[in-house]
Amino acid sequence: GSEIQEIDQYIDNQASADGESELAGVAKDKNVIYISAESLQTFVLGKEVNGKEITPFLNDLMKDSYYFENFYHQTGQGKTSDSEFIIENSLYPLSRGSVFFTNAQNEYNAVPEILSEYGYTSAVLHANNGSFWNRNVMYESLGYDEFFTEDAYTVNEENSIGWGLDDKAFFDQSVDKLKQLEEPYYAKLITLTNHFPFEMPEEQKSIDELQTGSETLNNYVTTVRYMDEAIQQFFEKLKESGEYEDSVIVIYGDHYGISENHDTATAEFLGKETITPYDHVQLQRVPLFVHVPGHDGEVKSEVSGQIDLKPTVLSMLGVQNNEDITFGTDLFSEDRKEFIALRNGSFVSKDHVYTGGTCYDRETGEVVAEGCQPIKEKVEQELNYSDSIIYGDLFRFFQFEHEEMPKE
Ligand code: GP9
Ligand code: MN
Repeated sequence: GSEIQEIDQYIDNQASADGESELAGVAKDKNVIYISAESLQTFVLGKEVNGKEITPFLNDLMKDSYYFENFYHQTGQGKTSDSEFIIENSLYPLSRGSVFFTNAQNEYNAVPEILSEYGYTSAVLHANNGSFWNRNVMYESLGYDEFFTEDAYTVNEENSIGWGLDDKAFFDQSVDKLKQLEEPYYAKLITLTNHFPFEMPEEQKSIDELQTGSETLNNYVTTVRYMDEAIQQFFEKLKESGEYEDSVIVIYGDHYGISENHDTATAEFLGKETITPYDHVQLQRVPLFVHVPGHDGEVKSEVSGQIDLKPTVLSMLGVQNNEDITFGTDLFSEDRKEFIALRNGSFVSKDHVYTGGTCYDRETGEVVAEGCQPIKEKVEQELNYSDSIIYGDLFRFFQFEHEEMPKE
């Protein structure tokens, strides 16, 4: 148990958001509705195809939410499952494989488990096979109460696209399931239509495909647009059902959808000559929206990542995590950690982007001689610590503690 003490010490020495959060407790006893937006990358937001916005709804939602424009996914080979692992635990995923498969029986201190002590019901809604990514096993370890798989949905030829139930039907059928959950609830809805190879039937396309050299990128904008419309319909349904006013809605992109194999086409779309390694890191940005009823919109520019979501959500719900081990920090705190590490060891800090052994100025993308080394060491340290926790199942030896925030 001494290694876990060392890691705890390391975490305690990092910036911590001890009650300094701008939004601490604002969502006390409210529902949390997460939307995991499949393969959604930031670079398509605010963009148009032949005069039509790709994401009209999400573009509007920025005016009405906290929108994080420099938010990064931190996933590895476990893709969607890695993003889930990160947001529930504020640990890093593994450098190879999916922790959902390799370490599903570990001891964790995940958000659903913590919230069950505060009277929350937790659920995942995802219209795919329950054993995909070993979810049915892992969700038990994370403390989820309910898992609505494809078996809980009406799926037929008319309402299927690509991988299965289309997002519009999925959200439509999900509202009733949410309504049946005992409040307050913590629910995560995982979309599916915007998944490679981004298939969209001609008659359901609301915008033209792109005309680049990549079929994948060309189709991507049409499925992104479809997901945008599906999310819009979901918001409308939530308003009708009354869930909207009682819920914080958090939308995040799970991981990239367009790989570096499509760099030439991506460069063309973005009006750039080439995609440099610096650009490649910047393309790992995925949108994050935090919608709090009654709060005005605000664009947040700080460097942030999926690892920050657990501490952020817990803080908004008024849960004070006195003894926990999280590698992220509250997004609404002044006192934040200085970098976001990607799983491959690349990182982004306020001033720099580091990747493939080269240090770049974050603003200009120019190569700089120094500045990255001190953070590079911390990133390596942290990724190693997180790996040790997972491979050694070290949370077995740690005493977690949390209490409700005292009322002022
Ligand atoms: C499958 C869905 C997609 O259930 O989450 O998985 P991905 O391939 O994106 O990891
Ligand atoms: Mn995914």
